[in-house]
Amino acid sequence: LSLNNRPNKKAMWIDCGIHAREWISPAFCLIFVHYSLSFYNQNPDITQILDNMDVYVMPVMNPDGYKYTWTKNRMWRKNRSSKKNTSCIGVDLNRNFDANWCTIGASPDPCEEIYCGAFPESEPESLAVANFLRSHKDSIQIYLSIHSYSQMLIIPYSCSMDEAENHSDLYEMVKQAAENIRRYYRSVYTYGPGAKTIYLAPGGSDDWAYNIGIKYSFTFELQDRGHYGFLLPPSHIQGACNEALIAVKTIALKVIEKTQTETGPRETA
Ligand code: 0X9
Ligand code: ZN
Repeated sequence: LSLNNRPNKKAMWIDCGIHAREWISPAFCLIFVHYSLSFYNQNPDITQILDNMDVYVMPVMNPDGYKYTWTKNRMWRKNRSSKKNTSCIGVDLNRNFDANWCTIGASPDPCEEIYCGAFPESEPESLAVANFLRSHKDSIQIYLSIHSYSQMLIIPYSCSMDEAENHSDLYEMVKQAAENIRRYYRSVYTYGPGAKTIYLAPGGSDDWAYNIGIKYSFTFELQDRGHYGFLLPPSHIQGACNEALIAVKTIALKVIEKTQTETGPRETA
């Protein structure tokens, strides 16, 4: 999404569908694109965001796994890659990035749901995304990965108990986003560093993106809190995505305010 051609324009990346069974996630990416194109120049928040940054949207990072959940096994998580010496299929793409790769919270066993792969970026899906982010890291300010479920807004780190260097900025952003969701939709989202909020989980895309310099890096876990889990019914799609949308807006506007209005006038002077 690139709605003007300002010089030195920054960008946000959003990926959906890393995990095959988390169907609300690809739905969010599509709704986000539709909302952006429908409400640019109508809604002031999305207008300000798209005036100040491009958005790269990857609607399904794990297309083989996603297809498999539609045709064979609704609860499949990993990709569908096969490997010599084992009949087990698939790598957890969110354990395949080079951030404390395959330490506690991931598994070297190809038969496990959290298999980390043979080496970091061994999978075409994670390699392609890592290559794209590496080559655009100077313009991409925000990395956002959409998952489900459990209603959480997660900041680095998940791959260790360390605190991110700009922890207080990140924490303030997810706190505000959760407050806005609560105020507008009465839904409760918890928030904080992954390792302390959910569990230690190394090799994730968010920590890796953070470590290459994309300092506003987030993973969202959308609805619900466990009632339907991954099987969120169609009637809940719009509501779940509206909650995520308000969180995206809160964070993007805050990043623009912090980085672009502060430095913008000086850069052009
Ligand atoms: O475990 C995961 O990959 C994510 N939770 S999920 O239930 N959707 O599988 C959480 C990812 C948090 N970030 C990292 N672990 N880096
Ligand atoms: Zn997930």
